Amino acid sequence: MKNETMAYRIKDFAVAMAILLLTAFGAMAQDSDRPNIILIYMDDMGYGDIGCFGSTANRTPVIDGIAREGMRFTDFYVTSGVCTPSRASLMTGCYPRRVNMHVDENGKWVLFPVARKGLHPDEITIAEVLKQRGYATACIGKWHLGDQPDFMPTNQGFDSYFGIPYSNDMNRKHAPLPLVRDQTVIEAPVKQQSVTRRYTDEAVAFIQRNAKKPFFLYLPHTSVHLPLRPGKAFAGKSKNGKYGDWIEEVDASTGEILQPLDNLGISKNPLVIFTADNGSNRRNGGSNAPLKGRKGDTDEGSMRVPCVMRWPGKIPAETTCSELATTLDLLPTFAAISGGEAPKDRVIDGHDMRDLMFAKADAKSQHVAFYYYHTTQLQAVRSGKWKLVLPLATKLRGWSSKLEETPLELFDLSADIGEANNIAAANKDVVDRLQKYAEKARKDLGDGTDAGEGQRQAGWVAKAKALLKEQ
Ligand SMILES: [Ca+2]
Ligand SMILES: [Ca+2]
Repeated sequence: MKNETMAYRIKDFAVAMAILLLTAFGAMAQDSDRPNIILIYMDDMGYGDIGCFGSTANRTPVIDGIAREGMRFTDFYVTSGVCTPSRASLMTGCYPRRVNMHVDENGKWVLFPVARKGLHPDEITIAEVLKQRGYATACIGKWHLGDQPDFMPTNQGFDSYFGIPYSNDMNRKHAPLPLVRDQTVIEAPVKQQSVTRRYTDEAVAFIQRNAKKPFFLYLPHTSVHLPLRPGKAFAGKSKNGKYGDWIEEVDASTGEILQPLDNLGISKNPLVIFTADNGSNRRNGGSNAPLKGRKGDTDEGSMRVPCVMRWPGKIPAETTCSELATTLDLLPTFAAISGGEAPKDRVIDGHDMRDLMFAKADAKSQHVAFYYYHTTQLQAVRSGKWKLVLPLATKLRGWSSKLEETPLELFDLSADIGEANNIAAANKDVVDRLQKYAEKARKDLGDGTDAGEGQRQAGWVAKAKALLKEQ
């Protein structure tokens, strides 16, 4: 009997060990093949608004820590100075005009509540690419790619959604600002001061629930879009008013989100990215320093954003990348690192940027040219260190669509980050080369009322309904 018991014990032990080893190998396979990805995305946060990008007004020790343990990208771009087009590019890896999300149904530059238009369901999002590889996916925060059921995150590859689906200043009588879970309004109008706290709790719970699966957490904060609504615990604590309070709340939130990774023993695994959807409007304490301009235009301060990435063992610590990279690149890059595939049946404008992230010797940006559009209008082109600002008889400016005539300008961004010295006259060959890129963009993506050959359709519904709380 004793021997038999012992035999069983040995057998049990062997089985237990085998399971343990398999689990360990499984975890290792997951680590290397399908890393967890956390993408934290700020709203209207400027280039100079965090410590590691020079802010002395806002304290951001956690975000600065991500930079210290990873890489800072000094020349990282979004494709538009405002939310909806910028987010369409992040999700699809395509320029806004390509997926027809550069204007809303009335020619305005972002979607409003009860919009008939949205990102086409046939477009393939980052979440859909990662779902093919078995990722658990969550979108927590501001979506802004359509508020009709067909266009919501849960129909674009996200297992779950929680957040204010569009801008927090869009509180309307017919559609009080909603807090939505999946597709159901759970509070309206939402108590805005509470959202960063609630987003954080949702994010932590999602990570804990999916510790054993590869996961993709997309966290587009409502912070720091106007109106400024920092949580009560942070109100009045910074030296930069409500703006600083809200940034500091997000910094603390980021710390809370990274903490359970340590507890779960997966702290090394995730790729963590912190960036923003467009620059600051420079009111109320925001800063794009040392860049020129503000949210909504095509100056650097509008479309160049702070970006830090951390992935221990993959991204070398304490590094800086000054090659041109963009949010367009995240879809192809996430596809590559998860062993998945970026869509092959359509044009994708982004490039796999792993060589830049991994600091491969002599890695260069794959963007031969990068295009700056204001809604419909092509206004500038960057290639390498050169930025050509196109001469326009009627240049669109800001929200008001104010028209003005502007000259051709050429800037060397490596020597003149503030776009102050027009050196077009002395560099005619560069001007000609960049003009050719502009011509290519016009043909492919369109310009003004001229459609481009490579544009695709947005999604439309016949009749849009307001997101309302069920009585
Ligand atoms: Ca924004
Ligand atoms: Ca889709």
